[in-house]
Amino acid sequence: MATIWAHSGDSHVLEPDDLWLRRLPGDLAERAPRVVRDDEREIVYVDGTMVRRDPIAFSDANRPPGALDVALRIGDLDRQGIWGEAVFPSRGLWTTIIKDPVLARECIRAYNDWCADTVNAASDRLIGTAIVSMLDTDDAVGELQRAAGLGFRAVFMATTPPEGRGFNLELWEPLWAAAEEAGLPLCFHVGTGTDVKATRGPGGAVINYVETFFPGQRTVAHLVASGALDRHPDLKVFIAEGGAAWAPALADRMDEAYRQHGMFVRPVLSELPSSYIYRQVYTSFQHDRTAVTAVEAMGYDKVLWGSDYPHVEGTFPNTQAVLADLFDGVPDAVRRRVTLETFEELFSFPAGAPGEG
Ligand code: MZD
Ligand code: MN
Repeated sequence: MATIWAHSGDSHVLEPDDLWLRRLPGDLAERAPRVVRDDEREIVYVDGTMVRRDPIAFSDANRPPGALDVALRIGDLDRQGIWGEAVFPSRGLWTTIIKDPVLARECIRAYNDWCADTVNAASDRLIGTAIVSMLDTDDAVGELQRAAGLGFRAVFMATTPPEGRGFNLELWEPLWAAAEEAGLPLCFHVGTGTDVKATRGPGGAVINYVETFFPGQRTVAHLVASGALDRHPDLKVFIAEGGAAWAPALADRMDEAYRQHGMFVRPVLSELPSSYIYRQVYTSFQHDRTAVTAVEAMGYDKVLWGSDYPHVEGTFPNTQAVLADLFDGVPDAVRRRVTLETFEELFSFPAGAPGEG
């Protein structure tokens, strides 16, 4: 069976245990995100607080050799039929819950330097996403501009912002302007900025998994309704790993609010909310049949597929089987849009992949 080549809009690199230990001064290094493993569990500490505890079996299932070693990663990509890849942090995601702006800034800077040297430098197929501060807009703008100077082609942000920093607020305006100016898409990865294990007991695993896809939608509602995307028409926003079929439904809901509650609407937008979602909001999925249907049935085409390598929520090592099933009976034009063209549009990535002309 011919390889279905695809770019992946969502994957993760696993940082070395000593990334911050080697790059930060002692007092900050010991407060940086840190992982402790014993026979049974892997525990994550951030600024001295335990923030996550997993069975070793779960942590190890998310750690094929290519997660840590970029050369092995490229081999995994080739065997899976993946050409271009957007690469999110793993432990770096924990910087989004740091409460001290200085610690956050220094951990973020160290991660971005490491990612530039290790991921971006390894291959132009790999698009590392630069982290920016969620706590301080000036720090975020400064780091975005520094990352652009280092050659980053994407920025990562959490889907849940810190208390008092809702994405509809004016305080974020300089970052929206800087991202638009630099031509860097803002990539909000689900499950970040908040406790993702809020529900325990019956149904907990599934409930928590479902809960992580709402903040991505909330992020889009805040950015569109506040006029951020109206004021910055060239700004691209990407909600990674949250599925895609919700985007047209959210567009309908926002249009209905905008029309039926018009007397309360502010700011007034240049167009209906749905226009900004269909034009500037990108989404990714791994297995969802509804994602492809959203493109075909609704004409919402800002949909890109993602492997979520190396996470168990992703498609490794069965990517080709997943892609064959997803696109069975789907027109070539839709398949190419979802597997290749949307990624190339979002990240300004050279068109095509081996054998795709
Ligand atoms: C980035 C978030 C995604 C999720 C959360 C999990 C592990 C469990 O009642 P009980 O005692 O049985 O407990 C129920 C419980 C859910 C606590 C238990 O089943 O610990 N499950 C899976 O953490 N589920 C929802 S899913 O948050 C979006 C998807 C899975 C990977 C995920 C956890 C990743 C993400 C994202 O922030 C992270 C990170 C570095 O990689 C993984 C882990 C960590 C968090
Ligand atoms: Mn992911």
